[in-house]
Amino acid sequence: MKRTLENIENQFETFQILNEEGKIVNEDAMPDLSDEDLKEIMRRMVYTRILDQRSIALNRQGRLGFYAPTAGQEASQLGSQFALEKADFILPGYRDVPQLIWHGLPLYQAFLFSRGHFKGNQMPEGVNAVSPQIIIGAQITQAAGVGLGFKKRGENAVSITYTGDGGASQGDFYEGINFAGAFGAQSIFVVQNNRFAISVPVEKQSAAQTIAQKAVAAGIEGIQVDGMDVLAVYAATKEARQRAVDGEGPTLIETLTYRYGPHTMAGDDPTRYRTEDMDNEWEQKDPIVRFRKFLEEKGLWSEEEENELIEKTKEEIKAAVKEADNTPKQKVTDLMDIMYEELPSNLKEQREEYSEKESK
Ligand SMILES: Cc1ncc(C[n+]2csc(CCOP(=O)(O)OP(=O)(O)O)c2C)c(N)n1
Ligand SMILES: [Mg+2]
Repeated sequence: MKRTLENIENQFETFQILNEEGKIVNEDAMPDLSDEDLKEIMRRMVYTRILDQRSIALNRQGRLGFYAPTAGQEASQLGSQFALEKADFILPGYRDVPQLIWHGLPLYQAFLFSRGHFKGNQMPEGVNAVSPQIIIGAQITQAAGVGLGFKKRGENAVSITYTGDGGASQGDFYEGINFAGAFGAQSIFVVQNNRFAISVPVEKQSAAQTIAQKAVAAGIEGIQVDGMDVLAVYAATKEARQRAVDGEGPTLIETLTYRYGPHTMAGDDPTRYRTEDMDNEWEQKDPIVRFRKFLEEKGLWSEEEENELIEKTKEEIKAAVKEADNTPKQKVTDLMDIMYEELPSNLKEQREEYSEKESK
């Protein structure tokens, strides 16, 4: 019996453009981005880091509900999103609110999603996305379907879905990438490998050395990317998008990343399963720190500019919280009305009952 596993695994190297010191180490792969694009990527990462800090504080004050921290994953989330077009369709996981915001979801609605308000799940017209999935892996098969739909309609658009290392251990993951490969769906599957599924390390979830290599069995392209390097994530996603719309099939992108905070704000304590050494090691790789060095070296960024941006971001967040606070509380009748175009007779009765209670 010929042994091929080792050969295959050895072929999956980590794709990097910008190293930890903020130096370009892979000039050939440098994407075609204007100075303004580069600055915009930085703005989005800084905004998202501040939003994360504020969201954690708001959650602790009881002013937000469900929240999954994002700090550390900005390059992975926003580098990939920056490679998308407006027509592309995002199927996110619960940690992927930043991508939705930059795809057009108003921030106050993201806060309403956190509070479990139905308005947080209603994408505005023209924002091609569904709300964040809580069931691990469920969005992956759906993404294959959306990508197939784009192919059948001959549209210049892709579906992109996000999950974690834990998601890549789910049955839905294998089913989704296999289906997408078989039917040539215009899809991109991003697995943000932040090393842990809550407290379970990735080594305990799979015997595979990389998640990217899981693409091989599905007959699709797979690439492992330095998920703390926003340029590498952008370049990989951009190429995957082009291949998808050119009829060359779907791509699996594994981004190697880390979440600096807890799993969610519901009582997780990462010190029980991560060492300080590990945290320190990943802090050295911080996506914002290295991109800041790169931009400063090019004369495109300054401390002053960043401070101004931070102040502006805090104001925007404040205004969005206010807007969320001013949104009328959801009523039982609202839930019935948004579910049905025409209510079944039993619910009609219930609706009348609730409508009377609510008017009091
Ligand atoms: C089908 C399913 N099983 C279990 C859970 C509980 N659960 C919530 S988050 C999580 C870990 C997921 O880890 P990963 O995919 O690595 O994503 P990360 O949170 O690290 O971004 C689990 C097991 C769930 N939401 N859905
Ligand atoms: Mg994970």
